[in-house]
Amino acid sequence: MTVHYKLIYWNCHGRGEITRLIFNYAGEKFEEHTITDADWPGTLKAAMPYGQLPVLEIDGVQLAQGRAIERFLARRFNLVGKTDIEAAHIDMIICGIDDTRQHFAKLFNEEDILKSADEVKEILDKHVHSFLALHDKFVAKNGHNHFVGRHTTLADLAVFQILYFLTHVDHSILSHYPHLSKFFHHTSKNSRLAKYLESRPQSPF
Ligand SMILES: N[C@@H](CCC(=O)N[C@@H](CS)C(=O)NCC(=O)O)C(=O)O
Repeated sequence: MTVHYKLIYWNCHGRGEITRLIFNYAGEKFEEHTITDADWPGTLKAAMPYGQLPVLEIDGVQLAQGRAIERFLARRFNLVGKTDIEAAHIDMIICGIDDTRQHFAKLFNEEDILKSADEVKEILDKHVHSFLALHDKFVAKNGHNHFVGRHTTLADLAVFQILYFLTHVDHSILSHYPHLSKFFHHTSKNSRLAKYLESRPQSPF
């Protein structure tokens, strides 16, 4: 029987985009319930498990917390590696991303506009380049244009999305990271993703 998936989120990448990447990569249909500022908070916030989004409904059952949604779908669509060790390495990569992601809000001012070039450079130098250098080594060591194993996993989709965000902050940010740069271009041309990537809103948010 077909499962009905409904993703409730704003019309932006944010914490919902990796879920969209998973659905597109897996070739699974899902409904998008796109929220506008007029809808929120309204009665919707109180109806969500944590009063926040994203929320995924699976045949009407609500699941909140972006990372929990991603892991649930990755398990369901076989994007969690082939062994428990691979699954643990995927979790490790996601935890590392979250350590870096917590600094991203600092890149923008209150109107969601990038801070001055000098301020952005300072934040990138302090919090992001070490992450990129490390992941350049990780993907080089794996040797297959993937972070874990020989197939696309949740780790690849999550790293891809953070790199996408960072290339919107600084177009040349990957120029010193040849393996990461290769991974980024390879993933963006993936036959299961390319069409969606071309059609989605080109925005860092
Ligand atoms: N830990 C949650 C955080 C969710 C979160 O912060 N959602 C924000 C949007 S990205 C939200 O719903 N903001 C509106 C609100 O809190 O009223 C997750 O990762 O899903």
